[in-house]
Amino acid sequence: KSYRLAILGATGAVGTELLELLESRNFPIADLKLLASERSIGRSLRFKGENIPVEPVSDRAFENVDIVLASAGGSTSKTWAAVAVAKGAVVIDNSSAFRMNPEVPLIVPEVNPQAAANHQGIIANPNCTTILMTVAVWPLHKVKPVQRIVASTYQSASGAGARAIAEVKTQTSAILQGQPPVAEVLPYPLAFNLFPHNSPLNDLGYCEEEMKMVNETRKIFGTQQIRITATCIRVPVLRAHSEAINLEFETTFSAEEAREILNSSPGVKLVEDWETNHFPMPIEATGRDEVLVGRIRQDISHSCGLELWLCGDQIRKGAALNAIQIAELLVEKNLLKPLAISH
Ligand code: A2P
Ligand code: 11C
Repeated sequence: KSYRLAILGATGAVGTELLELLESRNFPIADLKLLASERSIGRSLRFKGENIPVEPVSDRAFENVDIVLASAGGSTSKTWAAVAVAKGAVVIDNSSAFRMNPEVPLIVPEVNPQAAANHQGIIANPNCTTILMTVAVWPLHKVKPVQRIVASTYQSASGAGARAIAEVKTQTSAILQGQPPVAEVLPYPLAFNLFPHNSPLNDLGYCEEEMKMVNETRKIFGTQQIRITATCIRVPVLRAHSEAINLEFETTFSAEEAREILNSSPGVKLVEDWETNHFPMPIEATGRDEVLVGRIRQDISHSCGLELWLCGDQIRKGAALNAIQIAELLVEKNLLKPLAISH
């Protein structure tokens, strides 16, 4: 059996990765539509050796589609998701538009695949920093519930899209040639710099990205009890986010036990060579499916605390791969819409 897919936002950083992953994972595709804005009219993208034209998104584009992988920003998803669902598709949405909607499952397949069973047409793909953190923390949380998480992130340009990646490269060469860096996509020059995440701030001084880590993690873990705080920083890395995670448990969790658990956890790869000081790095996480975890150590400031460091490809596991894993889950569990399955 094969399925009719549409990628909304096919020309973007995540859209391009979706195409590559659909090909390399050999997802069973009967038909593939590439959708973007009017700006992309005339463009085509390569898939399995063929050039597929990019179409501007429209009502008609969602006819005869089983699965929509949407990655074109929140407002585009808000406009088109309901249209696609009304036409019989299931939408796997990468934006933040529906994540906290109680009727929309928010899924990391390694953590809460069971939530997919209750979908009503839309499934949300979590925020990238949240996905990476949950993949690493869930296996520990299952053994001993986490009481509190303190996360500090080091987020790459890729999280702000393809144009931000290009901007950092241009800024870097400008600076190397003695020219001033120009910031148009990101609010400040990122090359040779860093700044707190540029999402809107709330009254408590937290930005949206930080609150996503708090609220989405609780929804994915299925508990409001975990106390979570985060500081999110954009760094001049092109791709792959890094996170320093401090975990607090009710009783001691030895680093050795945590290491053993993470060594056999799905989606995790331990990278720890204490002799050579070799731990996860964004350049080594780039292009990989797993979240790299290392530097697991007991927190010297808290008898029940654990420290770990992780890096994960923001575009892959943080976005495109997680979305495709959700699509694979829908196929495996027969959770596509009956209308679509009967064709
Ligand atoms: P386009 O290339 O036509 O602008 P990124 O996250 O890398 O910035 O990519 C965003 C993706 O979302 C692109 O594919 C972009 O298409 C698409 N997109 C942005 N705005 C819209 C819109 N209003 N309608 C459809 N697609 C959109
Ligand atoms: C970033 N994580 O790195 C953000 C981008 O909620 O999906 C993705 C925002 C989101 O800037």
